[in-house]
Amino acid sequence: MGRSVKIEKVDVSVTSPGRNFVTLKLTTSDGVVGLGDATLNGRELAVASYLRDHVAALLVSREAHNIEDTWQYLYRGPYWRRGPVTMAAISAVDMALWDIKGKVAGLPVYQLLGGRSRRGALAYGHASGTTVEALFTAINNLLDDGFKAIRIQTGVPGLAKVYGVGSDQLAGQKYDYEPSGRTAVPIEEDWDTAAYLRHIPGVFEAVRGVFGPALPLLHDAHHRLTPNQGAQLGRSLEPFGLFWLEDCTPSENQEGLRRVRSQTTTPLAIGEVFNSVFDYQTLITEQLIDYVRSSATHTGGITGLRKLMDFAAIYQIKSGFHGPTDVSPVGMAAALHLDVAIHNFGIQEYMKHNEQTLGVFRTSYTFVDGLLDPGEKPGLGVELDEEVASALPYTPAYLPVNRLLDGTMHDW
Ligand code: CS2
Ligand code: MG
Repeated sequence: MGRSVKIEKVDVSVTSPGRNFVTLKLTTSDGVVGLGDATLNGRELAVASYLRDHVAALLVSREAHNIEDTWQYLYRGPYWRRGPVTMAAISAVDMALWDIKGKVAGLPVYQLLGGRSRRGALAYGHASGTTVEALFTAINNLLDDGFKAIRIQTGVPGLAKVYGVGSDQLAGQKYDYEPSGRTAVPIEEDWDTAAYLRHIPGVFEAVRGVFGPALPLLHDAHHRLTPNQGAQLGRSLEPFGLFWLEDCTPSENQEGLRRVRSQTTTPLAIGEVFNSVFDYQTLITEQLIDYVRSSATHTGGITGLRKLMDFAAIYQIKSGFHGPTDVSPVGMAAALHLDVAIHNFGIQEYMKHNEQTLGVFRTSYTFVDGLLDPGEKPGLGVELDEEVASALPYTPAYLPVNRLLDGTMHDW
């Protein structure tokens, strides 16, 4: 059975280098450390408590090598299944166990997942502007930074704040958008779907006019449209050949995508708020999407995400893993090991973490010539500086909420 490796110690770190992160640290009887990302934006303490108060005691003296059994134990054992908090907790344990297995084996995790299927993972970066001119500057900054694919978000005339739009950049500057406000309660933003639907096609026309037909362009409608409005937008963007249109409609109602799919050929990406394969069942079996947007942090770790991608592969659906700054560098590393190993890879989101965050999490993944790579270090390849982390305690912060102009609560 190979040498036994027991989990001896369980620690949960909550730190806030510019934004809050929850990290699980498992230490084995041989002193091998495994890290897992358990960050659930705006509800971080709920997962930290779930791990500290309900999971930690269940892990001590368990066999660290039995990843699948531990996954099933934490999924079926509590009786109450799924949900963002439970699945973020399971995800963190799973990532930490793969980290340990890689370190014990002396191999980077992607080697345990079957080795390389590609030289590196094509990444997309975030460009935004309150105006089209400001957007052009942001796109040029990303191209200069080596990105080969770009997500476009812009201001909408008449709306003060719109999802994904950071400060307008000068040449050489970086995208600084951080949606979570360090406020005691969420900030409220206004939304006007009609104004948005009128404005967006013109933005893509302008961008294609300047940057040409070949540059892969992505856009995130961030769950704000009805299925028919999603169809409208998808169709109006067809002339501009998008890489994908993301979260065009809230997809708890998976069948709503039948309406969108029947009306447009614009590729569709969905799933960053999902936390299990069951959330995708209709979307995948009816080929209503082209890209799976889940992250390892929210969908059951490397074990859960790999199974989801094996299911998606049957339907020629590819990965487009969620990689915003609220997925920690540990969660990003886990995604990258899958990105280079799985066959049905599509693209990887890469919203770069700030220097303060990278002062807490020492990473070994690289970004060269538009491609991300997990690196060759055994395990996941990320270390947590606990001293620096403990000096930056949790700070209350919430994602904004959205209201229509008449005050109706809407999807942010
Ligand atoms: C977004 C996220 O990156 C994306 O595609 O949808 O930034 C999302 O808003 C955040 O992860 C929410 O925490
Ligand atoms: Mg998104």
